[in-house]
Amino acid sequence: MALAEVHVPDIGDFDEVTVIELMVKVGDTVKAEQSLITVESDKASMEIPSSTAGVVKELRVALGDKVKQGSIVLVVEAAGAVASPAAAAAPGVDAVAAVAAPVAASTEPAPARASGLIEVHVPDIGDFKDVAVIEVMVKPGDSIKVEQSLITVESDKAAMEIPSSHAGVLKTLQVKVGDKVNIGDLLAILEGTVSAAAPAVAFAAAPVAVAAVAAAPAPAQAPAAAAMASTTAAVALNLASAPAHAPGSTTLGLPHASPSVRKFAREIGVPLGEVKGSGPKGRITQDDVQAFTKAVMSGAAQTQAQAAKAPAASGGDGAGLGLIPWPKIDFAKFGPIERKEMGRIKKISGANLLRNAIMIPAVTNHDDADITDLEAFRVSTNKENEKSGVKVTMLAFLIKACVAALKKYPEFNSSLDGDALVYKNYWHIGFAADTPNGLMVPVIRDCDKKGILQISQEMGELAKKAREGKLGPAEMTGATFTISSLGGIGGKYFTPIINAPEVAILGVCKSSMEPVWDGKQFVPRLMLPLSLTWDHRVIDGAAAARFNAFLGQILSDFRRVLL
Ligand code: CAO
Repeated sequence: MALAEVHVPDIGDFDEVTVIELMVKVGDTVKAEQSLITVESDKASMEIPSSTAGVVKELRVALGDKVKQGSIVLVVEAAGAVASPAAAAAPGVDAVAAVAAPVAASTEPAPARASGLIEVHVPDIGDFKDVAVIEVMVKPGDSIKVEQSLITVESDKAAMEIPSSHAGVLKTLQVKVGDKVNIGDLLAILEGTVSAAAPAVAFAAAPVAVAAVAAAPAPAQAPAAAAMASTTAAVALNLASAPAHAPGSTTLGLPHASPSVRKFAREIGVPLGEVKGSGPKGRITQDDVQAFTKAVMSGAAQTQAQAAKAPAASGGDGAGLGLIPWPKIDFAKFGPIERKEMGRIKKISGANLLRNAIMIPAVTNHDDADITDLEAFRVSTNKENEKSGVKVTMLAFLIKACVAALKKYPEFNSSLDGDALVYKNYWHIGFAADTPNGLMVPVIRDCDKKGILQISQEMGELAKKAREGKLGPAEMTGATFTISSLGGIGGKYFTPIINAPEVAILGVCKSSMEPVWDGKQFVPRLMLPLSLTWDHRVIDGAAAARFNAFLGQILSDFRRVLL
């Protein structure tokens, strides 16, 4: 079997294009017409398929390389003769055995009508048949310049813009997105001057040329050519002036991805514009599309369309849930109103709360804890530590008590991951903080390793930062359990919403003196109302009742924390 150099074929008018994707590696067996690399300019992105079957022995290009006609792409150990019958010598490629698709450029302008109307037709697009129009870039009435792109067409191997051959005013556009076009199809009618014809520019996304390294006498043959050339209408693609992609930019105004990735995304209904590219310069790869699909299927991510359908923090219409639309009322009919956009934090927390409220089968148990002695201890501790500047509130004791309960009932410190439970051997406790911008949940890490004073100090610092809007992401993530305390404000019980992916949350309200029966008489005790909301998929009612009871025992006699 002979070694064969695979060259970049005649690619028309463009000098150098950038290699943006390598689709094969050394050792791969490639089939004839299998795409080998993707090259890109600002006007076109195309995959260069192989003209021969064989095993890749050597890759001669790397990502980011600039290639042009005749550049060696790779060396294959050819499995046999090249398949396709169409043969044409490619200028500039090894004269002995090079092949490339011909590029039939034509300088003929489109036939003009007597009235001054000019027809623009689809040019010679080589072997492409029924190429889909994926974007229309102009509209009737637009003043069109010579070479201004009119539409974008795409096949599974190339995406390209088709520019106008003439200047003029667009009278009618004969195609729309989704149409399939072929060579010669009428694309647009302009009113303008025939003399404005563009210079002929040719474009060919031809398959790679193959030059037999072992001096094979037989002429190589061009495989099915993906050739594209200008036609009588001189519709052209100028690839020569292609600057490289700026990071995050798009190809042809489309997401930065190769045609095959775009096709793949389209086939499975992935909105490519929402996929984050991990490739060079933010290019979207097939892996990115698959990862995005997985994330959406698992519920970890949402497409914009899904988000728009879901009932948002306030204004969503509930259509995603099959609910009747949210009432739209003109409140001004009933009295004066003032409309204010919600702040960013409220919007974000609102959307999270809504998801958690809807998706978690949550149940709330209410209970009371006798904190008479603990409150006395807290007050005396604060007196002793007056000079330290650290004030201890009930919340610090609650955090410590919850850690003890979470250790005793580990499923409360877990998260659901599909059908599995992830038990966490760390105890980071979040606490809801009321801030001028909305609800925030700072997290105190490793509460099992910290004393009440340290927890109080950190809580004070984090609450201050939260109110000032200075919390960093690391200070708001990683909680295993959350406490929402309204004790400083008032109320009796409430039903807090679980902060997913946690599985439980403790709501605390204001303690008050209550008559408690001690078996012989009613005695005044300071009672703290507790509301534990738990995810019924993970926790049973009995476990929740035990958790609350245990918490109550600890709070009534804090020495139990040490046990
Ligand atoms: N019962 C009675 N009094 C209580 C109490 C309770 N359960 N908890 C706190 N207090 C008292 C404190 O001892 C303090 O009293 P003094 O001023 O006499 O010392 C006072 O109430 C104010 O406490 P605090 O609220 O400043 O401190 P905290 O540690 O209890 O709470 C923080 C800190 C950041 C959690 C709180 O300021 C806050 O933002 N709470 C609101 C949380 C919230 O919005 N939850 C709802 C979420 S769902 O929308």
